[in-house]
Amino acid sequence: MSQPARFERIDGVGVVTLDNPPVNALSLELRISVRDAFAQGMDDPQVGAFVLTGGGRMFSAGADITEFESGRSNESPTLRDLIDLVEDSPKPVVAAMHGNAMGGGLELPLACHARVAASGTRIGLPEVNIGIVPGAGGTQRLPRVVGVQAALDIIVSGKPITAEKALPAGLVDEVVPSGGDLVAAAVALAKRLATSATPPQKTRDRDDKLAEARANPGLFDDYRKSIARRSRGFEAPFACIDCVEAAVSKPFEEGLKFERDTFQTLRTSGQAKALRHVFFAERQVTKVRGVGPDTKELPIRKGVVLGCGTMGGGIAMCFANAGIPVTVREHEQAALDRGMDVIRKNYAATVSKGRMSQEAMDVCMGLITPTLDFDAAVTDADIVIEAVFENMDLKREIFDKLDKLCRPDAVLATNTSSLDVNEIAAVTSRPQQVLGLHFFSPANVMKLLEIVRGEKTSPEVLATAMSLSKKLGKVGVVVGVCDSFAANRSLYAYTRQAGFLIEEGALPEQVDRVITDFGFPMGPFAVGDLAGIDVGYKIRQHRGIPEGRYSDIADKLYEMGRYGQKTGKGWFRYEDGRTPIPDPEVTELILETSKRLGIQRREISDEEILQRCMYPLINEGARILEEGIVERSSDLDLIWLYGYGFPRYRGGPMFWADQLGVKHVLGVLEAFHEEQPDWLEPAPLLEKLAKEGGTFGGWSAE
Ligand code: T1G
Repeated sequence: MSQPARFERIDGVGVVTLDNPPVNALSLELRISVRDAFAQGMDDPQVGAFVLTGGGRMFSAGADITEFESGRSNESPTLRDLIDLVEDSPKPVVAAMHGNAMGGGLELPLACHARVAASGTRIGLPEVNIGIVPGAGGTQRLPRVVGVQAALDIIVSGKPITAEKALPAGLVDEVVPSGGDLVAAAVALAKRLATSATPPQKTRDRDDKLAEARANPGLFDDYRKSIARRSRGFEAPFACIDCVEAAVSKPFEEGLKFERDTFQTLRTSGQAKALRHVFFAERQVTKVRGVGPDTKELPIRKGVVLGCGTMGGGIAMCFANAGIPVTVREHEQAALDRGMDVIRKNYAATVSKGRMSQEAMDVCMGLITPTLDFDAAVTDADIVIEAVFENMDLKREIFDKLDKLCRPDAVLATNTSSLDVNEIAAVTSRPQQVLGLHFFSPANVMKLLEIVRGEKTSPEVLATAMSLSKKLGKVGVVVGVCDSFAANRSLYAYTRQAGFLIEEGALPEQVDRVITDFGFPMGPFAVGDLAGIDVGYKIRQHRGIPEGRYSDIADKLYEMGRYGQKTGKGWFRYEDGRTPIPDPEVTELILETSKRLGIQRREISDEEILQRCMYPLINEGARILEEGIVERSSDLDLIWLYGYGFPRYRGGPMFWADQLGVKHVLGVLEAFHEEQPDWLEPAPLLEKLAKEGGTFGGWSAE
């Protein structure tokens, strides 16, 4: 059986190569093999130095995350043992990195006596993204190599830097241009170190780069303040700052212990479990029934978007941002001019915030071609995305025309957020080419893309849509056809109850406070004002709402001309355009509504508000899962994280339900159902899992 680490001698240097595909995760087997490889070289008199490199497409993605639950990450030799072995090696060790060097896959090189990287290598400590701190010395050694400020930026953001940036930062000693021989460059450097008069300094002994921070201890509190808003609710980013502060304020060994204790505490925390779940969910979502790595994809070199309204314009920007030429078509000049103007203003706003250069904006605008000419636009398109008004007859008429005009291999997509994709596909002679691509508003910002698989959509078209989703920087989740698909359908279960809660005794500001305290960026009523009370009203008027009663207070707001942020008044009043202020006029309307409905208002606890908002969406999620609308519960979790801002550190509604205990969720829903016999009937799957002690995460249709 081949060893997960190879040893060979090259020119008097022992080259140890990590060989644990696909990402050289530092599993127990690999750690044992690396230890043995170094032992082989230590005893070999013809070996004067070492090079540590990675086989395959990268150096290493770090510790094996799958070992965290089992605790195998603590079995000897641990990563820390390997780090001590390398740092204390009497023979210099040079790390040769390519592709990715992440987490433990950087902590090991940080203990080496020098580092060489191939051009373009991504180097970082992303542990914060999975709810932990670097646990093998990264928070103690990185500040000693790149300085405290740079170390904080790398560790707290979890974002990698490139080799080209790492060189001036002092993180790597040499960058090998692409096409160059990385290992040869590392062997040459190792030989120079081995023959140098002065032995290389151990990273742990370097102190010079800490001096600046020692002179400015306030730096850490300033840093905590600077991340307070974007890291609201997360534990790990602040723990990372504490560890780097310990590197400055404590001797190395004490700092290392502080980091270790912090790591161990976080490793088993609820947030770390949730964020690990999200890590694997983001990998699982790309695995779709009937679509394999060898499923042929259709080329998407140019696209067409029909409709240049809020959605159409945003979708066109997605294509341009991805460098794909796109034609956007409107039915009249005024609408086209208006739409193009919104696109231009969106880009200009990004440029004015310094998040995009004027040149980049010009390139994107150059990739967007406005037109009124339907036929010319679609005839040679690789993909057409229809983003017109949410009306079935209009969409069927358009797809009938597309069927006659488009190339046989063109992908025909509808951006409907709720209508029956099979019914739309049925008007064409090529339903296998048709699917739904449901973008979320604003389409150029929201990362979620619901890829709606019609009953006849071909695997090739699905594979094409999934890879396009990646190119557009989206998280594509494949869902089946049902009313409002998976996203809006589960959303309605939540927003409907929010409406009932304010009829029964709560107020919008109370509901929104509970939901934002739970971790959402906004509550349902502030979201209503952002999306537009008028938009919600028109959708309800046009397509009706799923069966059953809903609170009609929003309709009253519409009739009062309170459309939300755009009119400065909606559920709330807005003086600065964005900050919701409770409005007595709305409170009065709500009290009147309760009276009109004969509801005796009552005190409603924050706990009940949270349960009444979240448990119904979990329940609807269970129905969506058992109907096979999504392939796995973690897909629904991603829909809520990327579509509606469900707090990432809770893992998503279905994962959260598993943490709460399915039995508990069922019990609460049954109690609510008694109060509301029309609503909240527990889903059969929820009852089944509660009875069998199962979890959503462990359930699958197969
Ligand atoms: N452990 C286990 N499996 C991993 C893994 C890891 N660290 N990284 C990736 N995989 C699996 C992944 O699930 C997928 O599996 C396959 O490899 C390909 O991954 C002490 C404790 C490196 C940028 O957080 O960010 O070190 O789906 O599709 O797009 O301080 O993987 O095929 O079955 O993502 O080319 C810190 C995590 C660990 C980096 C490559 N490291 N990985 O992206 O491939 S904690 C990380 C990534 C740590 C120490 C601590 C990315 C990548 P499957 P992929 P990719």
